[in-house]
Amino acid sequence: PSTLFRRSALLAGLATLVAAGPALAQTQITIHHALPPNSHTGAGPIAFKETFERLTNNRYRIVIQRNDNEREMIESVQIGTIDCTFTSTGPVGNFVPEVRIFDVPFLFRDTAHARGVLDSEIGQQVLARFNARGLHGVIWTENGFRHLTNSRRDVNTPADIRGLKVRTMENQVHMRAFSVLGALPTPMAFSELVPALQQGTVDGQENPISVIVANNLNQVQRYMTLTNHVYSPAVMICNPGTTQRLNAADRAHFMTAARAAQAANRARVTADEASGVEELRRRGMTVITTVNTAAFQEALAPAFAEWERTMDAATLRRIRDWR
Ligand code: EAX
Repeated sequence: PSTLFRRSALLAGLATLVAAGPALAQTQITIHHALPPNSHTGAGPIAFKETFERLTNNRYRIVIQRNDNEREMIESVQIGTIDCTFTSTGPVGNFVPEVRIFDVPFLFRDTAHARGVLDSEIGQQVLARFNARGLHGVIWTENGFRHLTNSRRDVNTPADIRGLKVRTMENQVHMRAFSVLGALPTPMAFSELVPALQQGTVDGQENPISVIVANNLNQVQRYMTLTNHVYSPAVMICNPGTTQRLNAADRAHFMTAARAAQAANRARVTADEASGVEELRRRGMTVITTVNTAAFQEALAPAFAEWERTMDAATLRRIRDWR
């Protein structure tokens, strides 16, 4: 009987082990991002999760959560309370100053130019700077080209921006651009934007079509102008420990998953931009699509002169000349 007892105890023990096995062996990786899951920023983490869990036979479990305060997410990654974030570069320059070069207005001609530069050695060199700040810059994703909306008037020329209270991201470069245009830039986290627009603390804001559509900003903004004033990159940032802990094979899977995230994010931005203007008009916005870009660039001349001095002018030139 004692043998029988031991054997059944052993079997019970084994059964428990088998049941608990996969859970015990799973390592959890937490990823935070802003905006609803069904958006271009949600698309990246979802593709990352699907790819990485599949390639590692579910030895990892990716947990995705939302936080509309991007600065807070980056701080959490730095401290290590979360593993990774997909964030716009809005607040990133406050952590990694070299990133600000990509936040310069009218730097990129179009999406292909922006994606090409970010995927090239120029983009890689900037990702490499994250390490010195206790962060791992994994891969560039995107938000898209930003456009101005407001609740007061049609904006046709730079002069129409004068006196508008415009919410900007917590980004020095963007704030400088809007003050040079004569607006009153008010930096705040995305989480504060809708209440600020509702209460009239600010008249306007600027974001890519994808963000405006995903967050129904048409409910609080009537006028939109396709200013295309700046390309808004995004980036997957992780705690350095998260990737250092992976063995070489899993690290390769991690990068494959990051590339899948990039592809899913960019495809969604492309789709949103193709359908967005029509959708926003349908929702009642007035959208001005013909813009004298040269006039806006000219109005920003004093700011461009400053950035030539304060940023890496040679890299700015390389980016502009990139073909
Ligand atoms: O990352 O803060 C912003 O305006 C960002 O574009 C938005 O949160 C998406």
